[in-house]
Amino acid sequence: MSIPSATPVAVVTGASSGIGEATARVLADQGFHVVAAARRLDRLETLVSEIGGTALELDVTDEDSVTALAAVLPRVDVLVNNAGGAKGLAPVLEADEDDWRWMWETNVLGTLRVTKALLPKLIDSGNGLVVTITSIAAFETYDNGSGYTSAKHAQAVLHRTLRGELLGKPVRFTEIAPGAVETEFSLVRFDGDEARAAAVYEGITPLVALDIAEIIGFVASRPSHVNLDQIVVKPRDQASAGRFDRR
Ligand code: 8X3
Repeated sequence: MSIPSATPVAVVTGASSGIGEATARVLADQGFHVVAAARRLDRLETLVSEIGGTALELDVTDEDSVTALAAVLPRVDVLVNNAGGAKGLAPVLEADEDDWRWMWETNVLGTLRVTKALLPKLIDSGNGLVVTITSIAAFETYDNGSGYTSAKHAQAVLHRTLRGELLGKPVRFTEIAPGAVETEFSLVRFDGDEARAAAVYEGITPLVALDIAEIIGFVASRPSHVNLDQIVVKPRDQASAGRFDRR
């Protein structure tokens, strides 16, 4: 594995599927050397065999794994904090602590760990960009969703705080908050229950991963003085987390 130091490097977490995979493809097309990072190395290897770049096994919940990632990167120009997800839908009174722990570990502490580890290199690049994929769940709450909405709110607050703390440094911060995007998201949330996952997108035209990836490509190709702070993106058929026009 060799990561060039003369080409801009984009690190994408959760790159083995969905928004992460599509983003890796778009950024590779734009000329970045993409470091595709995730737990499922076999999928990443297939991806980089198609788009170039480097596949790296990464578990954002594991400090050593994140340290090892940072150690092999000669430079970092773009970081896309995409790893995360939801587990379950349960009222607060029936909250499953293990589900909560998983959601907070991946979405919140995962974003914290990776961002902390890579920020020095992003700043050294002279024009760094951190894109964090939050969710409309970072802006809204909904019944039975508190484990996820609280984690997404916290992840977003972490990201938005960095925008101020790093003011004056050559690094930009963009939060992208998607609504319904048809990926493995609901399959993971419902523990592999395909019928339940499919029902989330039934009767609507949901966003697809490429819709979000193209926005990230747009963000990454703006001139260095332009910081797109927050982008909320939903399907036309969705007005809020729980409000859809289903046909
Ligand atoms: C996914 C959007 O509405 O399921 O992040 O919370 S929602």
